[in-house]
Amino acid sequence: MIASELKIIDSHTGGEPTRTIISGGPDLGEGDMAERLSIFARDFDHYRRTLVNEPRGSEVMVGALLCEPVNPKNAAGVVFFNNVGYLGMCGHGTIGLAVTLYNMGKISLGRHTIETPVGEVEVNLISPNRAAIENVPSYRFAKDVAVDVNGIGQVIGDIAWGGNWFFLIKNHGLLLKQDNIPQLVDYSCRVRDALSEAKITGKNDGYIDHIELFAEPANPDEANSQSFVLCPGSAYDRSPCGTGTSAKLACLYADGALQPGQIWRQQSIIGSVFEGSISIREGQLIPRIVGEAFVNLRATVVFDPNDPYCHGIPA
Ligand code: PYC
Repeated sequence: MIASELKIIDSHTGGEPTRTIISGGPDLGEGDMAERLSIFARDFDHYRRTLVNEPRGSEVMVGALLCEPVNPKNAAGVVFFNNVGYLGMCGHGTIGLAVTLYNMGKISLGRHTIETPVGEVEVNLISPNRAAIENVPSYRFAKDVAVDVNGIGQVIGDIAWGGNWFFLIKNHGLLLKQDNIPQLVDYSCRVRDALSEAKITGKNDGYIDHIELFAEPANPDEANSQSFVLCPGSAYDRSPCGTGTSAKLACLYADGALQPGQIWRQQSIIGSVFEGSISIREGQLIPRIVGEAFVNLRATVVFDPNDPYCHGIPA
């Protein structure tokens, strides 16, 4: 049971929602965010289901538990989750969190550090609705990996880390258009299943739970590239995906197609755009992702003891 009153603020970043628990969340102790994620998943998973699963949430909702940071010099800590589990890092969610913290009066415009389960992330709140994140170090792990996919045949892609593991595919033969989303979801789910069956992983057996498809943008004045991103489960990212854009920047750099400081505009399947660039620090590639977010709901969660689904429908 969830005893205390749970308060949330919703935002969206380029169309992709983030539901931040601002008070009444579980007490996860004082360890770092990776330890708190483990405790959350082990002992308090019902909070995740309550907040993001239907009927209160939906498969597209990403949850963010706002935590006290370990290091008091940092603005906040956060653990991200969705309808099927937990995320190491979430780019759109961090931009949404920064805008939410500003909306709450907790941070001012300017630079802040947020602790995540996969490391510290810098956020520069440029205006009340626009933020740049400097993500965790990102890299391409493997190029041109072939996998045999049920019902499709051989698919070739790159494996890259951008705070989550991604399989990035250029030659898929599909139209990246909104009315083609069911086909894009089906294709991407098949690829993810095939990678898992073939035991193709990221570094240290990292499970590849995000699939990214790329195409030329409809309007080259708006973006360098368009993408479709399958998130864990079968939801697709309405935003261009911050960690996915980071993985893409790492692959472009590895191919010699992007130089430090050069702007790369990545467009989502619904048309929203993130502006990406990279810097190289101490031999590591640090992606910078700029996007817009807006707060669109403040609420208190209600638990009716007669409601059989007050803690969510199990996904
Ligand atoms: O923006 O990094 C991201 C993200 C991951 C899953 C959904 N959005």
